[in-house]
Parts: sequence; structure tokens; C-alpha cells
Amino acid sequence: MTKTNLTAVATAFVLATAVPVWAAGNASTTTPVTGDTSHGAATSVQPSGSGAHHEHADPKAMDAAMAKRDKSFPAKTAGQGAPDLEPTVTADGTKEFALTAKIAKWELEPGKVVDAWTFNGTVPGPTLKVAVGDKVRVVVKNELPESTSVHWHGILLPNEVDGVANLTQDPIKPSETFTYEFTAERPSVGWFHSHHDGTKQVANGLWGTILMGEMPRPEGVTVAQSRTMHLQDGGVIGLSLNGKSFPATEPVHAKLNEWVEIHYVNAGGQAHPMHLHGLDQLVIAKDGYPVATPYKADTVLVAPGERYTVLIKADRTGDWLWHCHIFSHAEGSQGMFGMVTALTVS
Ligand SMILES: [Cu+2]
Repeated sequence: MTKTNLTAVATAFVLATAVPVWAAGNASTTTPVTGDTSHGAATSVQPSGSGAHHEHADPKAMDAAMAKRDKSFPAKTAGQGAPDLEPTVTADGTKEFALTAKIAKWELEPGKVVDAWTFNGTVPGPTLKVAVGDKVRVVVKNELPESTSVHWHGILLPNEVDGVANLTQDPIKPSETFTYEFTAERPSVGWFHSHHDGTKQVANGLWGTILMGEMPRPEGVTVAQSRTMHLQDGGVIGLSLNGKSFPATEPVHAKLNEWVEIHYVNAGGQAHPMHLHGLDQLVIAKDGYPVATPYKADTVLVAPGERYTVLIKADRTGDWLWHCHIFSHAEGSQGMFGMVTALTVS
């Protein structure tokens, strides 16, 4: 190597190491501001009256503000997303569910209440659980100020109930009702959502899950709890897990050596790499299709529309952070926010 080349290499090395350090330092004062304004829900996470730029000139004040926010987890808010919805069973055994699309107040994090577009008043909407072979009827009443429709993503059904406004049905106008009927043909991790002005309606809260049967689990695995983890990043809901932003996200509690099953559902517009500290995630299904060979991952990338089903053996005690690994979706100089929760093993 010539002396000139050596100098060039040395210069490049200095730049390569120096630039990220400088950029990282700079980012700590600037990123949260731009990051927050691009995501509605994160805007409010600045502690009130903090004045981000001034605050960061004083590391003690910054630490105090971050600690206050981070340690308030899990913070209480009104309302819980994705509650199970009990069906009415009709004389012929059909499981009938009632969904009402309506605007409702929704508390994302303490004190931050938005006008969400909801099914039955929650974000995400209700969870519908049926067995394979069940006849299913879902009666959707539209109490929104505009038309809507409901698509059943990941569910085998007749085309006329696929729920695409202006393609397979007329939009459900305000105050109108539409009935969706189909039979649960196979085990499915499905989700339902508006397919009319979806940019606004889905991001503002109009989605939920429909689960048919169960995903096959490895031999000897008994699941102590099965849950959904819904991802959202837009509309009035913003960066959130199950309709709540950290510190109001709900932690998952497990006893040592229990198995926990999670269905990730990405109802948002961006892919989110969901990382769990300390414990393995065993991926057993993608979009409700069992994978041929379950595989371990510590980070599961969930793209818009996708579902991943993972099993977690809670075999180490502690508070294990669980978050989207895009840091601008999870933590900044104000502390943690958005797509962050924890798995507590005791
Ligand atoms: Cu993310």
C-alpha cells in the first residue's frame, strides 16, 4: 500500500468513526423533534413545557424527565384494546357478532385522548374467536359520519362478503347495516379492517382480529396465555401497541417456564422489527399459515398487513423490554414512547 493510500485509509477511518459519533450526539437534540412531529401520537410525549432544546443543555434535567416518564410504566389509562367479543349463538348454531363502527374517545396515554374511529368503542376493535367449521355472521352497523366497509384479511370466504367497497359491495352508508356471512374453513389468524378510505379509517382505529381455531404448536408445548399484539403507526392512534403508547402499553406477565403465545398484527403503514430482550421468540406461523419448521428469532419484522405467531418460553426471570427496534418508534431524549412494552417473568 502506498503512503498516499494509507493516508486516505486513515482519513476515511477517522471520518467513519467520527461522523457517527457526531451524528449520534446531534441526533439526541434534534431527532425527537422531527420524529415526533411526523407521528401524531408521539407529538404529545414531550413532557409538557419541557422545551426540548433547552432541556437537553442540562443533563440532570434530561435524566430526571426521562426517569419520570420511563418509571411511570405501566401507566393507567381508560379502555383496553382488542377485548374478546362474545357471539350470540343462533338456533342453527351460527355464531353471530355485532360490530358498530363509531367515533369514540380513546385514551392513548395518560391525558392524551383522541377521537378514534372504532369498532364497538375500542382500539383495536374486538377479538372474534370461532372454531373451524363454525358458521359465522357479523352484523356491521355504521354510525360513522362517512361510509365504510369491512374486509376479512386472511379468511377464506365468498367474494360477495370480501368487504371491498365499490368492488364487491356498496359502501355501508352512515346509519346503514351490512351482514357478512361465511364458514370458518381452516385455522386462521385473520384480521378485519375498513376497506373504504383506509388511509384514514384504519389508521384512526377501524380494525380488529378474527381467530379461527389454533396454530399448531410443537409437541409438549402447552400455552399458558395467548394474546394479540397489534402494531399501529399512523392516524390519530400513532405509534402504539394494542392501541396504547408507552408508558400506557400493557405489560405481559408470565410465571417462570410458562409458554406465552403472541399473534403480532401490523395494522399500520410501516414495517416494525419487534424485539424481545432476554428470551427467544419461536416463530410458528406467518399470516396464519404454520411454518414448515418453527425457527427462533430475537427480532421479528412485521410488515404492514402481516401476522406472525410466536411462542415464548418465559425461562428467565426479570423485566424484559419488548419494543420496535426502530428507535424513533420507541425512545428518544424524552424517554421511551410509542411501541414499547415489557414481558415480566416472575
Ligand atoms: Cu416501529
